[in-house]
Amino acid sequence: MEDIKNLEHFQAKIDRGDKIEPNDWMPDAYRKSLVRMMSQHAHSEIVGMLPEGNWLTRAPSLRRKMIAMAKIQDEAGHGLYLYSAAETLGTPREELLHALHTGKAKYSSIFNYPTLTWADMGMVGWLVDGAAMVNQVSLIGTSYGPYSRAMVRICKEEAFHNRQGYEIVATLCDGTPEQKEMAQEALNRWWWPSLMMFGPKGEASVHSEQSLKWKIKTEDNESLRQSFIDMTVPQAEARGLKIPDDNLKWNEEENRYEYSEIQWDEFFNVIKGNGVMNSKRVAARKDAHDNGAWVRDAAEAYAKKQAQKVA
Ligand code: FAQ
Repeated sequence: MEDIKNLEHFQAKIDRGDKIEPNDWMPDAYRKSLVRMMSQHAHSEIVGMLPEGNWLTRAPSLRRKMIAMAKIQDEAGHGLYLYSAAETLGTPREELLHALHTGKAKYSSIFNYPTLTWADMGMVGWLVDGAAMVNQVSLIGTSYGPYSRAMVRICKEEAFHNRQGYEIVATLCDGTPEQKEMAQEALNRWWWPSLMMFGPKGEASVHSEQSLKWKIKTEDNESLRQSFIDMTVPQAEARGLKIPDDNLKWNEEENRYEYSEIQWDEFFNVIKGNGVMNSKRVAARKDAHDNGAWVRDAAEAYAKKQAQKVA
């Protein structure tokens, strides 16, 4: 009886557009779903540093290298906000990271593709950050207060990441025929995986119905994917690039682009851990964590010493 009353009160709060804060009553399933989604998001940010890290030593100029370093540091920062926000729901960070390092937790499918040429750095910024931003702007409206607030700052930084990626692509397109071809070849590889980032559609999106009801998500996967396509196609056309989809066409009546069916087998294969880079990404992440143990130990010892001074 108590639970039913709590649940009604909780739903009414959400329907009014109020935020749920860490100490408020919430259903276990709400807490569990948020920890799942926010930790997957945090993992994506820190695993997402790896494909770009691959190009830090080979950036074509000092300017490009400085921008790439700043962007990758932003991603580490996003991971920190998101782990902190997830911890407000009672699951310690060590536990979340353990799940990542043992292959139990997911992170975005997109980071299981390799960054083969410099043009891929442009595609990561333009397409991957572009897709992340479309998704995350919708999450500013999420019902969980700490997640919503983290999204505000993250989205501002993603907007810069997105523009720097497009600037790399634009520079290549204005360059030699070989550079333009490099951009087109990278677009051919990144287009479909970028669309997959939004997650499956219909019944395969098992969490959507409940997450929309609780405003954990504010839009379904398919409508966000459509917004991204409608925003990105004109940007490609402006640079003379061709989206690798022969069925792509503007539908005047529906005010949207039609596009081909996504290869969902590939998506499910990647999220099961069988993508080209899955095992390398998890191994590199685990290495970074193990090698950073001394930093965590030193920080903890320092905090302890400071606390003793105060006491
Ligand atoms: N990859 O029922 P749904 C970034 C899983 S941030 C892997 O639709 P939901 C920044 C899903 O977890 C990118 N798994 O799930 C950056 C579930 O499996 P589970 C990350 C995926 O949660 C840029 C199952 O499929 N952004 O890129 C994916 O309602 C550049 C069924 O799916 C976020 O995490 C996928 N793409 O909707 C960094 C945003 N899609 O958990 C570096 C927050 C679905 O039952 C460089 N997350 N799955 O085992 C979300 O908005 C949602 O979680 C979705 C999925 C939309 C990703």
